[in-house]
Amino acid sequence: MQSLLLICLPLVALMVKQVAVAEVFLWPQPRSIAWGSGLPIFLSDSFHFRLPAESPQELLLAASRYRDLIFREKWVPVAVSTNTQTTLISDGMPLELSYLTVSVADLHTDLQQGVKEGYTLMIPDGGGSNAYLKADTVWGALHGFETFSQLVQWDKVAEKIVLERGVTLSDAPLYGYRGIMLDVARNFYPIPDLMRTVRAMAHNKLNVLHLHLTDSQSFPLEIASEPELASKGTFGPQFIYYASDIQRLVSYARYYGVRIVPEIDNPGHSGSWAGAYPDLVTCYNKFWLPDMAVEPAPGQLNPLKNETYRVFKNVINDVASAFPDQLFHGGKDEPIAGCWESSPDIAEYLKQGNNTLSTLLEKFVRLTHPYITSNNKTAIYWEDILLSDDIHVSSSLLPPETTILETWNEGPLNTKRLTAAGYRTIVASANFYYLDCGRGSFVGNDTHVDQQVNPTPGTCSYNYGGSGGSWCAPYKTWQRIYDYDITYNLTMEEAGLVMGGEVCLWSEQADETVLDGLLWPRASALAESLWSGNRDGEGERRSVDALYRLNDWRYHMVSRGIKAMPIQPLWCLKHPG
Ligand code: CP6
Repeated sequence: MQSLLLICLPLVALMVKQVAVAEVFLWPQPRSIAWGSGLPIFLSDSFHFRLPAESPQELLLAASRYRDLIFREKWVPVAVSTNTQTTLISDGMPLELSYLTVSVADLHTDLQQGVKEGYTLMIPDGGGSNAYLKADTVWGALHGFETFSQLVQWDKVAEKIVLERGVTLSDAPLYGYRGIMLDVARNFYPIPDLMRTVRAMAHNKLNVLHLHLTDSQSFPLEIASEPELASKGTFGPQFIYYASDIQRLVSYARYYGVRIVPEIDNPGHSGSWAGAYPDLVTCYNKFWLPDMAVEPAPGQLNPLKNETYRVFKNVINDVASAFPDQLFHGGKDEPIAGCWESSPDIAEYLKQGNNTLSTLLEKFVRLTHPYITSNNKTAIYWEDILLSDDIHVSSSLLPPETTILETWNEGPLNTKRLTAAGYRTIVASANFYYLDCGRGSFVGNDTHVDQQVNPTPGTCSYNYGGSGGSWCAPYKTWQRIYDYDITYNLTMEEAGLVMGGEVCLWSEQADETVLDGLLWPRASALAESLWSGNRDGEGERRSVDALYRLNDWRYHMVSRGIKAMPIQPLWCLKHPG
């Protein structure tokens, strides 16, 4: 045995020199990674994940999905695809990995906000039988599978899946809320496209898909107790998410570790409710030149009508039970004074006592916040509910225990305001995270408008690019998204209230035909920024270092069926740095 080793050692040293393995690109970069110093390790053809007894379905399916992906994809990093990858290792060397042992501390933790998502991956040099993936929860294990799938690649010479060498990796996200908001009310997105988005999110370790389900333009969600909201609030039966669609999407997303947070926007942005309930909606057939994301017909629910509360409660209850997530987005953005004032009964109300538009909103919030909490949900509201200049409520109506605020204005300033007031906050800055910005025109005397066709109030006979057009220009580059410091100027305590962030895609000028290119790889930039941070040890921006990796990750996503937009010409792959 000893003599055999002595003979082998020089040979091994020789082989190490001749081995030219490809670079490994991970996205998002894990928190800590330490490479071994040994030889490449092949995945045996019978490679599998060894799962705990009594693994739940989510873990079983993820393991088989990733096993399939690794062997089907045969990924070779594009940046080095012209290199000869060679592993001059003779047959019979024991550098094989035939299984990876998976252990999960608690197999039954539900997928909810704040669930532990960390994992440790250990593959000893030489492979063998000690490789393991350890996680606290199934959801952490899923991230471990994803990382493992990015660590391996196809060796063209050996015709094997290969891992560069042993590796020890320990990983967990900086932020628990890492999301994408998608506006499915301005334009309709078929369920398969939402499923593809869920898969892409899982590859990027993003965990929340916030669906902006209703707005003034349409109400595309079937509500069992109020079926006319959808049937009269959208453009035909093919533009409705039926209860069965939602069930399918929610359970699909769960298998990928992605939660779906529903948003029913109100009391503003509710013109579409007028299809079924014209008496409950003010100003749905009027038009304002925009000072905000004003729509052709904005429409606001009328808080003075008892019937509003009957319908609204039905909607909240049905949506709360269709979406199992503990978070429920209750809208509250962009109340428009003139829209409420145009209603005779509201005008009358405003003449009495100390009534104002804010007391009107307070009445609505006092009565409806409990609809959300009585379903055991925590409400998310857009920050406008507290920070809007003319119409807002007193913070005493919104207990921080049951209220999370989502900021989109004023960059870091509003994050400061909200967290200083003690609220958990989700960052969705229009100035950094709005993906549709800078691509189109906007109605009104906007200098970016290309062409203005005689506007006819209440119609689309004008050049309507929508709120996400040039109004919030410039187009947000991936670097801008990556580098945004979401805890800028916060105390430690305030920073602790920042749950994370989300990029937003408003859909005046988007649907499934352009979805992938608008989301990816820019949502990947957010994903890494929120997973492992956007500054290096010296506090310098990491986006410079990330470029080469992100470029490869973009090709990797394309290989996985996501039509992510290119960020560089191919030429750059040969001339990095
Ligand atoms: N729709 C809704 C929108 C916007 C918001 N809410 C929006 C506002 C400004 C810009 C982009 C989008 N179109 N319901 C704000 C949260 Cl620049």
